[in-house]
Amino acid sequence: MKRQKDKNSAIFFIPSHMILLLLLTLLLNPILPGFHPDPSIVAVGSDYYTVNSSFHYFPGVPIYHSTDLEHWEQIGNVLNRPSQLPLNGAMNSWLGIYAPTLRYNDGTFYMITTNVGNGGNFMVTATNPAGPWSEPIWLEQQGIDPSLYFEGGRCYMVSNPDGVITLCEIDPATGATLSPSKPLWRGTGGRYPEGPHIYKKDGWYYLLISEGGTELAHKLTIARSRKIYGPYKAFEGNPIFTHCSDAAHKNQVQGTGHADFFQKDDGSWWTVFLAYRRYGGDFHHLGRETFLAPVTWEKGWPVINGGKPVDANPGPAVSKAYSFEEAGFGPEWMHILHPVEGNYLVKDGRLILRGNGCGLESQDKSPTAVLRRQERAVCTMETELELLEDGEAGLCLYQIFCGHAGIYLRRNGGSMSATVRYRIRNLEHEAAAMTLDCEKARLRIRGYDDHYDFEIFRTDGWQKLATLDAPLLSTEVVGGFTGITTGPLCIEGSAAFEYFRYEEC
Ligand code: 6LW
Repeated sequence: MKRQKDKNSAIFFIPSHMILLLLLTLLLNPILPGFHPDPSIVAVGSDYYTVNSSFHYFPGVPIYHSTDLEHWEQIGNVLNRPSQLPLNGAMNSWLGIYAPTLRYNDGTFYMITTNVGNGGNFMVTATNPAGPWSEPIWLEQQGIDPSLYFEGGRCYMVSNPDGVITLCEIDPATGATLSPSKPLWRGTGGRYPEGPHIYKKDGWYYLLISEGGTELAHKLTIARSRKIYGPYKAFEGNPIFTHCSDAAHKNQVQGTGHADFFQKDDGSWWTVFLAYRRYGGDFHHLGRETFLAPVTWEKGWPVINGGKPVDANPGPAVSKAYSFEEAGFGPEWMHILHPVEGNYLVKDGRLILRGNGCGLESQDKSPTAVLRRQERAVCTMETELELLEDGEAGLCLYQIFCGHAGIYLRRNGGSMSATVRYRIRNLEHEAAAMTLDCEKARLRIRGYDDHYDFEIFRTDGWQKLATLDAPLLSTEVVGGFTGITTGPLCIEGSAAFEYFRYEEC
């Protein structure tokens, strides 16, 4: 009998490392594709919430919910009132909202972040993560990437003033500093020690950080201490995770770093982190994205993804048709800086945009544009628009003020034309121009792995007007901390958009 039992258990026994390997092949990644950098996560029972940085976009800090870590729904934006998100002079995507941290303590959600250029570190609170969130509570300790750690009725804040991970105790209700700021760790010598988080496990305080900068050399390192104020001792096996390695340098996924650990309610440890997918060589244009991996512990130190590189394994293609039948926009829509309210109207099933003379190169005024993230390289963006008066409007791709492209209709007196224009750093280029005999046209941009096609619908079908290499709009070429966003834009005059379709393939 015993022998029989042993035999059976031999058949059904699957070693834990095999389960981990199986799990790794099943994980969809990125979990939040496209412009979703600097993720932070909190688990409340079996509800998971994530947030991301948003830079000069309004509204800011998108918040997502999931119950299975696979399907994510955007439930809002944490900073959705101008009073929470001053963006004065935030003229490019290196300014505005940097890495946020999301935490939950005693019935309250906390989101702490930095508004670079407009006040520095602050936090907001809510009892419902979908909002409303409070007005900003401004904080004294500076340095980017603030994080919170709650224990025993106390609240601690870490951030990286002067490139040193520094800790102080704060009053979570008022933000007042309750203890002097104490430097904890400079990391292992990589540039930009940042993205700190503190976790407690088995009586150790773990200080997880990123080093190397958010590009190819990005890595995660860790130190621990028995006391929250230190001294912290670095793990000898650092870095605990990087794709800047012989094993991973050919992987499409690069720039891995900026992680936040969490525990599922079954006690297992996991992490979200940022990385990007390369297209057309060593370039990424979709932005830094949110990835997920399991964390296991060996001899008191964390092992991410079983010690293996993380592969891209994207989820199913998403399509969204916006018909403008309903007033208002979903939480995925964003503006560059604060929108001028009167320039946006949804009426009779059409989106009416009024231009203010500002194109995407503007560094002070908000162009009249409604944008959403491009989350897959291969996709189609399509609209139909009518110019209601002299001016210019169309469909655009936006990375930064010096990196954008679009297909536009122009009306000038009696003459109508369609143009495709690019701005790549200081190079402005009109790639195509075509005279039209109508005030209305269907325009589309088709994205592929390494290029975009700009097309107009003619009586005999779609006609390609121009092509642009996608790497020209990448972070490596035009800069910034974001990723491509896309949507309708009106530069001058006013235009009515019948629909906007975003279809991934
Ligand atoms: C962010 C920092 C980083 O605050 O880039 O990749 C900065 N990590 O932690 C901007 O996203």
